[in-house]
Amino acid sequence: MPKGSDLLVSALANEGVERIFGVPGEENLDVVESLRNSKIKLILTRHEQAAAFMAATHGRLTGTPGVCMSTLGPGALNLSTGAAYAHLGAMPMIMITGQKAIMTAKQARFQIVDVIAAMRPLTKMARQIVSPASIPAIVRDAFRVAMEERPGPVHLELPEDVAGEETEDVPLVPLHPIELPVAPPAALDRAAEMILKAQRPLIMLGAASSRPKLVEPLSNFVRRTRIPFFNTQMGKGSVTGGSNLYVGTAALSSGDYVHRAIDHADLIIAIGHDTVEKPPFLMGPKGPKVIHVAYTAANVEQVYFPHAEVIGDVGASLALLADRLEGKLRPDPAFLGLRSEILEHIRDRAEEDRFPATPQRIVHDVRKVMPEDGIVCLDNGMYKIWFARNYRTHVANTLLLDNALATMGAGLPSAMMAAMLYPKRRVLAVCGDGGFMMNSQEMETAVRLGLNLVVLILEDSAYGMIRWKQAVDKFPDWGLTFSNPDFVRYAESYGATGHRVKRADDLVPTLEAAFKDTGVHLVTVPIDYAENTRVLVEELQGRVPELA
Ligand SMILES: Cc1ncc(C[n+]2csc(CCOP(=O)(O)OP(=O)(O)O)c2C)c(N)n1
Ligand SMILES: [Mg+2]
Repeated sequence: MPKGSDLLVSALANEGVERIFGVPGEENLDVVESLRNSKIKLILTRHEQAAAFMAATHGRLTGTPGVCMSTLGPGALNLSTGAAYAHLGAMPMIMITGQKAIMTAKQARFQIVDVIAAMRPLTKMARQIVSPASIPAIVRDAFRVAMEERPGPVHLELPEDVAGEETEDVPLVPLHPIELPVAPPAALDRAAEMILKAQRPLIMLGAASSRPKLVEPLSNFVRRTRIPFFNTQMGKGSVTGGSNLYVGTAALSSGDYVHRAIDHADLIIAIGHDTVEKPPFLMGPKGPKVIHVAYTAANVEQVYFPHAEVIGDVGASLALLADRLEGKLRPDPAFLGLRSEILEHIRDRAEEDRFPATPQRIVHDVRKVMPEDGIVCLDNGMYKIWFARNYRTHVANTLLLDNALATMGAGLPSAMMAAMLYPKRRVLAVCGDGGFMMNSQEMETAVRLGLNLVVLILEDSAYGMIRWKQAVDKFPDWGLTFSNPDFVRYAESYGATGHRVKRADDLVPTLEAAFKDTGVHLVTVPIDYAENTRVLVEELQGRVPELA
């Protein structure tokens, strides 16, 4: 007779799960044993947080949930930042945590925390499994909920007595395809009328446009309508950044060069905008009209309150909208002029030799060594703004950044997941010296898994972004610097290869050599953040951007 844990593992296999990331505890040992007898791989990480970031990134890149597991209390709580990352970032993920037995309490309250209660605000659904017979249905439901728009994390708690209890074999629940409803004709007609009446329509591609299923339909919509577009940070790459209709990326909320195009527009077609992102522009009573095209209705915010909505399957709805618009729009020539101006500013100083290197040069050099389908995974720090503004993407999901929870520590784990999913593509993690150290222990996991991966560390010996904001706010420079380990020797101690860049011109050849070799490489380069103030404050008319 199968045990609860056997049913759990069969149900996961039924969903197509190939790997589970995590750190087991004694309460998970039945599950570990069932995994040993299955085709699913258990991928140990050195911290549960990294397991959750990896599982979430699996969901983000494939559309199907990644799975992570942990023990009760301490292990489960270590998943919580990853839960929030997936919840805000709309990444499908399943978290399975252990718990002491529920029918007896032989260890009194040792290690017991109400994990379900802790996970509830961080997930779409959090449930305790109370009987083995319910497992197939609960697992199927968990996957359905995690994947359904808007996607996100689901938490299942499996107490150890339920995991170990034998039961009658319970049939698995088969999967079936689900088509989403398409926007109703009235909404499509209304939107088409607004777009045809507008003089200067502009498309904004938001976070949800990076869903893997939207790659084709979005590009088709832009190709058929020829409306210029910009993207939010998390919408980067969803339509090729090399397109001559791309006018930029909104990495700040206002005042950046791309806002000249936004301010020029009289209508914005916001596709897949999710207000978890730092606002890409600020709506006010006077600004352009906004049409929200998305899977789910818009959240109304102080800075985002669309005038019309097209809600339904985004790909199918956009095809119907394009049917109503194709050949009827006259492109506004001013956008083209603005586009070259904006992109010209972005190219400024991208090839300067100064050392320590400028952020612009680093972004430029990274782009040079990354093929079109190469994936850059950012941690969180000052350089994120520079990559978001300056890095041109040609393929969806090739610049993975987190503009939702904006947590530090996810750069390396998300890159590890990308490298596992796409072993033939170049994958680069870009981390600050602060963020890298928040999950640097996963270098061991990366080496153990035999991944081909390059990690670029930008060294300023500081929590640079906060130090910069401190300066912008005219506080004295205090309390935000630290010293670093010798990153080259640190990498080597894990069995990885370490490189230190000592001249601006060495960055490209060092990265190139690291990619040509196999295994895990760490490249450290000192960064000069003087450009933060010069460009992001002084040059942009003294306006201080809103930064988190
Ligand atoms: C987990 C977490 N803690 C704190 C912050 C706030 N924070 C945002 S950026 C930053 C500094 C990042 O430093 P580093 O990784 O060295 O990048 P830098 O800005 O120096 O390039 C901090 C502390 C955060 N976003 N996430
Ligand atoms: Mg730093």
